[in-house]
Amino acid sequence: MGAELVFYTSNRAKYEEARSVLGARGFPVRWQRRSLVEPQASTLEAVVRAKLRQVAAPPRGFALVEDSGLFVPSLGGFPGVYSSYVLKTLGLEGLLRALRGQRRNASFVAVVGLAGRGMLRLGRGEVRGSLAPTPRGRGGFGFDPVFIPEGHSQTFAQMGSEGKALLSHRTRALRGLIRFLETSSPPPRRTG
Ligand code: ITT
Repeated sequence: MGAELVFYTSNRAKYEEARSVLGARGFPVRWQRRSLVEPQASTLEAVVRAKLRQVAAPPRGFALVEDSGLFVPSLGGFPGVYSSYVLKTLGLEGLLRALRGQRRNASFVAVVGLAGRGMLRLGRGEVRGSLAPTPRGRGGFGFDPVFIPEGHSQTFAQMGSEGKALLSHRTRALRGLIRFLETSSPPPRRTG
């Protein structure tokens, strides 16, 4: 079994996605429900580094944090790092209104950060797609009812958690870190 990971996030759906991807590769993930302070920053990486400074790694494992967002080129990359705020204030309807008459292509991006054993690693994942004119589907969270990944006709919310996990930005970011985790197995315990 791989190193223990503790995922600090307020978002249960993020945790569930991480648990299924990492668990399948032999890395158990524990959820620490926390709303970490997010600085005003222009990149997901800067937010992830700030989140990592607020958490503690388990003794022989790693702390895990993530920051993600929806980037819409025709809106100058908005809402991007402000995705969570935009969802709370404008909501899906507000975003769709802002998009009227604009090109509808968009990307989800996730940056995952791991810290522990004196090391820090970031992984980035992206999935390209487009935004549906109206919300569709009951699964997922956040922007899932309007995001249609490239090459598909259903939104993430219509695909179910397993379908989404095969394609998602979060899965891609986590996969980038699995190799690192596999090569940094825990040191043997000293006895006596
Ligand atoms: P943390 O506690 O981990 O910060 P959060 O939900 O506040 O959880 P973020 O600050 O990273 O997450 O904000 C990302 C927002 O982008 C999130 O609230 C969603 O609205 C949206 N988002 C990110 N990934 C998504 C996904 O896979 N599906 C739908 N919406 C997503």
